Amino acid sequence: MLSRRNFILGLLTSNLIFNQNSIVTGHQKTTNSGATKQYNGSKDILIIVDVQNDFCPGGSLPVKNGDKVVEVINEIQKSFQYIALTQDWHPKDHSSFSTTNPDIDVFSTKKMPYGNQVIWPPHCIIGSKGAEFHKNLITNKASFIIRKGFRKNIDSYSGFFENDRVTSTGLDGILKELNIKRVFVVGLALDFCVQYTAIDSASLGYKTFVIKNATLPVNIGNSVQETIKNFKKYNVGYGKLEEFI
Ligand code: VGL
Ligand code: ZN
Repeated sequence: MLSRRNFILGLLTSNLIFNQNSIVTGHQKTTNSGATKQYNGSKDILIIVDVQNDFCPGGSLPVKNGDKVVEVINEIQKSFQYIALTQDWHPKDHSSFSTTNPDIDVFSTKKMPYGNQVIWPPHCIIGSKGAEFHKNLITNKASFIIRKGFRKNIDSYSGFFENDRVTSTGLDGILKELNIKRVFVVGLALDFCVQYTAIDSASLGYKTFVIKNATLPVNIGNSVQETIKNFKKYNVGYGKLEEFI
C-alpha cells in the first residue's frame, strides 16, 4: 500500500520533474487528474516577423493598423523562453523595388529566374529608419535576429528560405540545434512574410501556429484568402495562443 506520506512525496517529485526545464510561469494547464501542470515552453519558439517601421503606419509599405500588434506581441513574449526576430533588410537597389523596375506597376508581378515576384515600394533599406524595429517592440528578449532579403537579386519573405526556395537563412539549423519542436509565428505581414515563414516551418517538420490576434495583412488582391487556405493545406494552426499551449 502507498502510504499517504509517500503519495505526497511522489506528487512533489513529479512536480519537480515537470518544472525542471520551465522558465515560463504565465500559463498553467489542468491535467486529467485535476492537478495543475506547469506550461513547459523549452521546446517552443516565438518568431516575431518584420515588426519594422516601414510596415507600420507612416512607413513606405504600411500594413493597416500594423502598429497595433506591438503590444499584443510584447504580452505574448512573456510566455516564451526562446524568441527570434526576423528583419527585412534590403539593399537600396533591390530587384523587388519599384524604383529598380520603373516600367512595372507597383504591386504587380515580374518574372524572376525563381518565379513571379511582386514589385514593392522601396522598404526596409539596410541601415534606414524604416528598417528599424518599431520603437515599442520589446527586442531584448530575443536571442537572435534573422536578416533576410539582403541579396540584390533574390527577395525573401520566409525567415527560413529566400524566394528561390533553396537559399537558407540558417534559421532551421539554429532551431534544430536548440531542439525546438513547436514554432509560433506573429508579426507583419500575415499574407507575405508571416505566411511564408509558417509554411516553411510546417514543411520542415515543426508543429506550427500563427497567432491570429498578433498579425495583420498588407492585403494584395486575394492574398488573405489564399493565406488562410494555405494554413489549412500545410497544417498550420491559426488561432489565439491559449488554444495551442
Ligand atoms: C514583406 C513584402 C515585402 C513582409 C516584406 O514582411 O511581409 N512583404 N517584404
Ligand atoms: Zn521586403
